[in-house]
Amino acid sequence: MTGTYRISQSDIAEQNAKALPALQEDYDALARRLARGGTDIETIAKAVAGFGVAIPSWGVGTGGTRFARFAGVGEPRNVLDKLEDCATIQKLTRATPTVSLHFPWDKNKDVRAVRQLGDELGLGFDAVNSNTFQDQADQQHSYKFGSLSHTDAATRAQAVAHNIECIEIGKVLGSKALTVWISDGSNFAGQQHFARALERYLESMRAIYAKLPDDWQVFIEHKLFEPAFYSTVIADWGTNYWAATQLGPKARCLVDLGHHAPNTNIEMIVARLIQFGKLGGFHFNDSKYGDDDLDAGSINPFQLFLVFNELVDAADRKALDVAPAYMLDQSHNVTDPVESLMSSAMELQRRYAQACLIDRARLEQAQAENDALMALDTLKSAFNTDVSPILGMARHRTGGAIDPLGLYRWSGYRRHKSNERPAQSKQSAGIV
Ligand code: RM4
Ligand code: MN
Ligand code: MN
Repeated sequence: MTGTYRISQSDIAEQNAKALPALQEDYDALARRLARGGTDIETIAKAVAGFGVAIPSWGVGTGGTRFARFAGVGEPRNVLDKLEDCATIQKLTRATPTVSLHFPWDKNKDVRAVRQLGDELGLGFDAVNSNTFQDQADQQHSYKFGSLSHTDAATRAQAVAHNIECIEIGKVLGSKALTVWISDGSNFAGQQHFARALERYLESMRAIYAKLPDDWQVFIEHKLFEPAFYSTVIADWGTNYWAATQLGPKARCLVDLGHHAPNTNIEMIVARLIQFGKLGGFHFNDSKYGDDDLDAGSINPFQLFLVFNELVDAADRKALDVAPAYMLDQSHNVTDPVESLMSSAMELQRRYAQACLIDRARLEQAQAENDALMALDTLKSAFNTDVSPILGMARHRTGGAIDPLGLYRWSGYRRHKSNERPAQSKQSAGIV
């Protein structure tokens, strides 16, 4: 059972009515400004309205660090509560039409009921995620020393079976992809034979790949460190690309922005994967030091804009055979996760809208003439354009809130949920 409190469409309409006159004025002014450069604001507004990013089910719970988790109030208790929070995010932002479930965390006796609640709330199901990075209570073999690449065949088989089970659940949900991130790796030099570990991984992945329905994809997620600190089996995009290529056309690479060393040129990795036809999707978040899982664009919004620049450029050149899957992947200790997820979804829309504003002819000319300064200026002038009125208008037109954060706080949603969802005395360490 989920709770009863819902933010209503009439709440949204009532609050929007107050904000609309100022928004209209700003929108019209921006429309005139963009028209001077030959850009039709309506095209951008339509593109923004069509933008969607999946919410990870685990993201609506309060996250933690390796040291502690400080539980929030009114936290979701199960997958149904999580869907309810995801629906609230979608209702206000209209930017998050799908949810990405994670198993076994989101296990429910009745998968059909989960799907049904999604339908009722107007939510679709994006990629399903497997979890072989921690042991479950009823599990026979431990993942302490790895899962899909484990030295022990029975442990590998167990991890393969879990991934196949995720596909089965995903079929009921209407998902079309499986995301696989493994924590396999080593902490000591010499602990693991690099080549053999990767071979074992590939063999396990082949068994999973064989069970993918025809219209499914599998996304492989690389990560350079953590929880293993000396080496990880799928450490970087090179290894990821190799594995995806070995597996076949349904396998693609997933780029989690936090899974690279600081200062890595992530936008170029994106460009390369597009060029090689292997970009599967994203886990959006931001970081300063590692896999910090901070809100998208909260540390380096320019990098996020540059990633979208590559995506828009590729779409313009028709270089994307399949639209990449967008997902948020962030975990919080200090904010209300619903607020953080809303602001991250809007941050993605913002950088996407700005990437649509880039004067591509001017950029191309600057590149042809080796005019570095003009090339950067072309990007910067799009990046420096405040597209807020476009985002607000796109939301208003699709039934969302002009000011999602303001409306969320005004509604007292969290207070209502804290009454409906009795506190869980879970003060565990870690992200879950
Ligand atoms: C990992 C990775 C995965 C996510 C887990 C919880 O670092 O980003 O995508 O499922 O964290
Ligand atoms: Mn991730
Ligand atoms: Mn991560």
